[in-house]
Amino acid sequence: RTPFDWEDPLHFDEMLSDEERMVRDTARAYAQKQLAPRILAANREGRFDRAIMREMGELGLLGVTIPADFGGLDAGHVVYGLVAHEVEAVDSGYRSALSVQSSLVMHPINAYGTPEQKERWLPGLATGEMIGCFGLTEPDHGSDPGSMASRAEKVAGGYRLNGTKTWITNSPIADIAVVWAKLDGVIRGFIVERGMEGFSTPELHGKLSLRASATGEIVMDNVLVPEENLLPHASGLGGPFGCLNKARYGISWGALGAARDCWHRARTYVMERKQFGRPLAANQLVQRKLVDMQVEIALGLQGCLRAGRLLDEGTCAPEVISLLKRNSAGKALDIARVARDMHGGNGIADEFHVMRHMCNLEAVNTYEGTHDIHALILGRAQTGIAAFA
Ligand code: TGC
Ligand code: FAD
Repeated sequence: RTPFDWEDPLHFDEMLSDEERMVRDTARAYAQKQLAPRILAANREGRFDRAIMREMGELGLLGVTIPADFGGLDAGHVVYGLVAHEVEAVDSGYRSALSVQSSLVMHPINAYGTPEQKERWLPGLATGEMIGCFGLTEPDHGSDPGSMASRAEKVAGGYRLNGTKTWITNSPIADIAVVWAKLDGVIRGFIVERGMEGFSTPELHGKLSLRASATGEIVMDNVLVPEENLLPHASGLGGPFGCLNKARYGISWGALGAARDCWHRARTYVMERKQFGRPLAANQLVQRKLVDMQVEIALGLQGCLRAGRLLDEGTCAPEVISLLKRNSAGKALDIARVARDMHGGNGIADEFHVMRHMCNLEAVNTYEGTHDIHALILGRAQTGIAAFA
């Protein structure tokens, strides 16, 4: 009889290359040894420590898919996914910071920027000395960014930007913002720099989710952006969506990292906790909950791995990413809620971590396209009928 590995039932580990395993192990060691001990205080105090970006940068965890010429790791999409998975096993907020920097700031500069823009910004973003943010969502336009109100107007030497973006990860601490605005009715991307007159990033307070991540607005009041800060190779919604494809893919892996932590914590808890004279784990109901977690995580990771390979081959349709982002975020949220329940009263205490994951995953299920928006994207692909409006 072939032995069964309850932690890795489908031998996922064997499907990775040596390089993939090596970077995964580096990310796991960093996350568990250096991020995990800090998360309780960061979450309680609602703060993001900027030093974390430098630490990730030193290990090569930022810009995993960016060419080495610009400071990236030049590795594949599976490596990027594994890094997101390990970081989010500690906290979704830390993975958010990494996703935004890698997929939403470095990727558009690399994919849509000039050689000068790449030289100027990518190396600093790769080391984490520089932090970026991505402004697409507006107060009145979230799921429907195509209706955005932000405007760019051509002026001598550049563009004048007006508008407000909200719910922007990293904006309060960002040195640059990749901002999307309409120029003559067409969506274009601009790199707006801290210090430009009329540019401000007020922090949003009172979050009950992703408390260890900095979130804010981007306010642009007649900001003059020079010609050389326009991303020349992006035009239309395909520009920001090209970035979202990368970030949503990373979230698919990341959310399952948070789910894995909830599953393992719930298993340890029910093995140790006794009620009615025996471990909670001895009850059929409890075992079923653990098994549901195991099944969803094992199957979900196979999907993420397949998507990573397809992305590396250049044959991954955006709908595949919608399928996985929706599945991983939704299932991870379900798992976190059940894990919280399995911890009884202790489950609401932050020292047990599962409720923090649960609260974080509420936002993960909403940002980068809500659970229902991804259903509509997939429904459109299946029926040919767009049900958005
Ligand atoms: P639609 O007609 O579908 O498309 C317009 C144009 O865009 C192209 N396109 C894509 N291109 C590449 N990748 C994709 N995934 C694409 N999806 C669409 C499409 O081909 C078309 O191009 P063209 O040349 O024909 O014009 O546009 P729509 O307005 O009908 O879209 C509707 C919908 C719902 C699909 C879309 O608006 C959507 O996905 N909404 C969700 C918004 C969203 O995800 N926002 C995320 C903000 S960033 C964020 O949350 C960061 S959190 C980060 C963190 O902290 O981790
Ligand atoms: P809405 O679009 O108002 O949706 C509200 C509800 O209505 C949802 O349940 C949605 O599914 C549903 N709904 C909407 N339209 C339809 C429809 N046609 N049919 C059926 N149901 C519908 N954005 C950025 O640009 N950059 C960032 O860095 C960023 N970071 C974020 C960080 C956090 C912590 C959060 C919470 C959000 C962040 N966002 C960011 C914004 C995020 O992408 C949006 O919140 C998300 O796209 C949803 O938009 P909305 O909040 O306006 O909700």
